[in-house]
Amino acid sequence: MTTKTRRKLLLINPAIQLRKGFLNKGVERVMPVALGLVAALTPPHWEVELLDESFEPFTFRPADLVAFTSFTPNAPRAYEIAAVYRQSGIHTVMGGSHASTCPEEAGQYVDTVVTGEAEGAWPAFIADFEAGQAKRLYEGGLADIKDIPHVQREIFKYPYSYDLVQTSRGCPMGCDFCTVTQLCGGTYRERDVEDVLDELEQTTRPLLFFIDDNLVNHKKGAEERAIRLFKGMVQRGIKKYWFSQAALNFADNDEVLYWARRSGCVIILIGIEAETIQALKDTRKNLNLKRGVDSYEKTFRKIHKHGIGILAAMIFGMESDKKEDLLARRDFIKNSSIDCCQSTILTPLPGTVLYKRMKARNQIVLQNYPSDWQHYHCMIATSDTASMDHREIENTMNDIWISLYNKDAMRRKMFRTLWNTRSLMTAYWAYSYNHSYGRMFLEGVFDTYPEGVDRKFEWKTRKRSFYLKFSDYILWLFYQTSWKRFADQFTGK
Ligand code: B12
Ligand code: SF4
Repeated sequence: MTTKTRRKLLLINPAIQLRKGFLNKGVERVMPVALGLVAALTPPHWEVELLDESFEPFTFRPADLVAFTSFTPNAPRAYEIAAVYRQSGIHTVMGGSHASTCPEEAGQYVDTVVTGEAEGAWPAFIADFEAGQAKRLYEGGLADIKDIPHVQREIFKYPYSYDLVQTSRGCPMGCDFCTVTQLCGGTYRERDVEDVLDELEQTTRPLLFFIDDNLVNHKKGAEERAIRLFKGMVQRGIKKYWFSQAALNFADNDEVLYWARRSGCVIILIGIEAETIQALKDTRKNLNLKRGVDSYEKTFRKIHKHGIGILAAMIFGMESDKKEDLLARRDFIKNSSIDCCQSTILTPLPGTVLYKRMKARNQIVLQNYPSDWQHYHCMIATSDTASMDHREIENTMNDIWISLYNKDAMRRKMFRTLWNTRSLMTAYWAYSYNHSYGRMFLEGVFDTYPEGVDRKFEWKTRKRSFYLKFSDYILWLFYQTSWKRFADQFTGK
């Protein structure tokens, strides 16, 4: 019998250095679940360690093999760290959405690039590496959903707030700003519900994020599957407060909503993107076009009725958007019953239809790659559009973000959520999401707008209202009696 030499694999989740708002803070500390899958696919004679730069800055630690995951804005940081290891003769490998969409570029900075899903490539790569025959490129393609292992969660030693679980992969919708159809395939690949429930039983945190792109997808039987999943959680006593991503059809079936709430759903992210037909057409958001912008409020009401809050993903700077359209979108957010909001700037991520179009029209301004990829986090304007210059988009957005994420506005939303959902938990959670987004969007604005808000989201030049003082008290009470319990669990107290 041969015993294999014990080797060390260092997994690195690189973090953007320019935007500190992306570092893990507060309630949104999420684990790089892809690296948990890579760990699960690694043979047991390897020792596996995770370095998550959003918790601790990189310092050199010895390893036999160093592997990176990569969202586009983090890729330049991965290249920087990889250079350190390559200088020491240590083999580096990179996978993830950036490596999959820009393999040639990645190949200049790491020794091996893995495109597609790890399940189809990592075992072969490890075998070749052990034999001293690692290749430059492995194409993982799309895995058979039955072959996806449970995430190896022991590597997540940091105080993450959420456990992340994925129940399906893929999306056929092909919205032109999104990479999911290209990266994860054009069909919904659904994991077996019982297997998902088994994995959920292995999770330990009270908060859960189902990272599916559409938890109740558009495949036949999707609603029934969702009910089975949510009911299964209740029946197995899996007690979580959870959040996920879905589309407007999430509200179609009351039984889905009922069991979603019973199993702990607090907030659902919905890709609303825009409130006008033209803007939806610009981005090929056919799902919403089909339903019509008039259906939004009715959908929100149905979801609220079950105590669930709405996190709307909104995009600003579509091809046809002029300044007045951006302001109208802001007003829509403020006046609608959306509870919290992710208000990003349209960004041509590599591999998207949008990227190809903008490139062909010479609209992309920030294209000194790879360095400029660190700006592709959807919070600054990387491109001009047919209707606006990137500087005008950015200046308008700074005003809009101040208007959406100042403390008065966020508190107003919070009380409206409380009224609509009758749930303190949902209201507080939605408020905390607005806070987190505010922190990220306003990072470049806090110190530069004399009339704006400070780091506590309070107006710099306006007097503090009675309303704020009163709501401070209510929030303090809620924090002490309820939320603190969770916060203590996140921080390991
Ligand atoms: C969950 C999620 C998040 C979480 C992060 C979770 C985390 N820590 O990993 C949150 C909400 C924080 C987030 C934030 C952002 N996100 Co996001 N997010 C997703 C989502 C929905 C799922 C990602 C996921 O974990 N999937 C499950 C894992 C298992 O799949 P995976 O990551 O693709 O990994 C597989 C392969 O890529 C490969 N792989 C991955 N890493 C590695 C490493 C090695 C060594 C190997 C061999 C293989 C490998 O194997 C894995 C298993 O098959 C995707 C959409 C999607 N369906 O991919 C968008 C997505 C990844 N996000 C995207 C973007 C743009 C962002 C933001 C920039 C947007 C924003 N402004 O908020 C930020 C950036 C955050 C940051 N710090 O940089 C884009 C990225 C596009 C790109 N070119 O990089 C995606 C693809 C969505 C889209 N619209 O196109 N996101
Ligand atoms: S935005 Fe949502 S619906 Fe559109 S392609 Fe991406 S995942 Fe699918």
